[in-house]
Amino acid sequence: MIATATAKTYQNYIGGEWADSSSGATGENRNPARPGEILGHFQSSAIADVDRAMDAAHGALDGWRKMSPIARGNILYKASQIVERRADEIGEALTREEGKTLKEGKGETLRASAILRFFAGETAQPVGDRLPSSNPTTFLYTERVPLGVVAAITPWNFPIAIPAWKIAPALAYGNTVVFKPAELTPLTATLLVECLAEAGLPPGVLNLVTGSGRAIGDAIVGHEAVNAITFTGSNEVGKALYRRALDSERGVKVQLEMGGKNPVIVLNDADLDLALTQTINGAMMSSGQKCTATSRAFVQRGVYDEFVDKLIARAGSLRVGDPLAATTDLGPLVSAGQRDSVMDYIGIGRAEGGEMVTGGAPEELGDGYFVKPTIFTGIAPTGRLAQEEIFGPVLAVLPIDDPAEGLALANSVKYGLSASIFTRDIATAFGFIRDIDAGIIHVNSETAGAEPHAPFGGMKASSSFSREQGKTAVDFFTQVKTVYFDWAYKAPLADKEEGAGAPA
Ligand code: UN1
Repeated sequence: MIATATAKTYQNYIGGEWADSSSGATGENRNPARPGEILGHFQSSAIADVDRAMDAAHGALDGWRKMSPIARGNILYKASQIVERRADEIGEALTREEGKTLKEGKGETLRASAILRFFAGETAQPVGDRLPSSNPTTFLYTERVPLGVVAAITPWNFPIAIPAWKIAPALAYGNTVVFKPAELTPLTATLLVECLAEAGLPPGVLNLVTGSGRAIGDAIVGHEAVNAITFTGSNEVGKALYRRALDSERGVKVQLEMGGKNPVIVLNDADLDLALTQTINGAMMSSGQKCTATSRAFVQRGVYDEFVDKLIARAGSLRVGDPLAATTDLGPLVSAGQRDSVMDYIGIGRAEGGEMVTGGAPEELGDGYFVKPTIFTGIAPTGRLAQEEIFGPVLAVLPIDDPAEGLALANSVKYGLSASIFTRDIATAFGFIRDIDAGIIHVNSETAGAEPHAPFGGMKASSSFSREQGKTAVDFFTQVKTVYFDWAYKAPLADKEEGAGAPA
């Protein structure tokens, strides 16, 4: 147990050294289940620290990009083993800092280890293509080369998995990184960096600057050393960041993973118990603080009443409380601000004529930022509760006549991250896969969750078109060089026309 009296001061990691920020100021990191408990003091970095981190990343780039990919992979593999070895400790720190349950905290830590392992393996995979050339003595091929310095700006809701799935591919493909974790979760970020440093990353290859986005976000995004930015967070911040990167006119590559308003469709022929469990899990685990969380359930009228009754009973049976306790299903929201924002949405749902059939603020759970699993019926599909991302344990349930209506309503939001359908009808399931606007589609499983080796990302306002994780990560974290290598030292054929496939 980390006692308040002994709360440690943590440092930035720049150029291979742990260091105080130039501001000399630190911020407290508190446990959202027990806000009196301080988990540590973290550097409130200033622009000078960003400059130092960028210089370090820039300085380390040449050595790192020229290293054998296999050697880079060996370091990532070692880091994956260190994360795995420390999974109990890191998982508990994550739970104290973010509020998800111990099971989820440890599970996420092991996920980060799996991601590091996957990208370690990717360094031994073929990259680039060999192409035929119209000149028979030209060896024509493509190479994948790093982008340069990558800024990884990460959210608090997956404080180790998301940093891992940005940092691991960035490093695997030869980039160096400046890592700015969410202000609310610097502890887990620091532990991840410790593991990577211990694994043997050369100084400057990975740099950590903690602090607030307000103080250093613009300095990171606008920094002249930055070649690419990978961001997961809110739509507002993501859009602003994108605009700023475009304005820089330096060809900064940007990857954005943002909100979701993910639907499930439950049809009359569904396995109702399965649909119930998966809908509850998707909506309520991690207190709904996932961009992949289920926030709208469209239920066909034949099973609507039964499904709503069962949802209410199941939601009411979830135990809300200290996420360190093994019996707890739902911990607190991450902060007072997040709790207030979710409670505001509950107010909006009521004001818009919805009925809160279960949930709301708990009566007696001390001063932690808890919200009970909350379910609304009677919400208009066009209302704010059915359109906006809430990021809390709040689910709106709406009746539908048939699959076509469910599909149309499911698509009637600006987001398109994940979506799921519960049915036993194969044609309906494949029709849904074809027509739903979502980057991640589930048939008979919950909207949240992501396997470490599978592409991850959304459509419409949810993402900036690229995909994270898996084999697709290389597309963002590298650029292509096309090489025409004439091994016969021959002059070009006189009659060769531009673009024509001239014979030898
Ligand atoms: C998951 O559903 O397990 O920020 C992963 C998020 C997503 C990750 C979700 N980028 O919630």
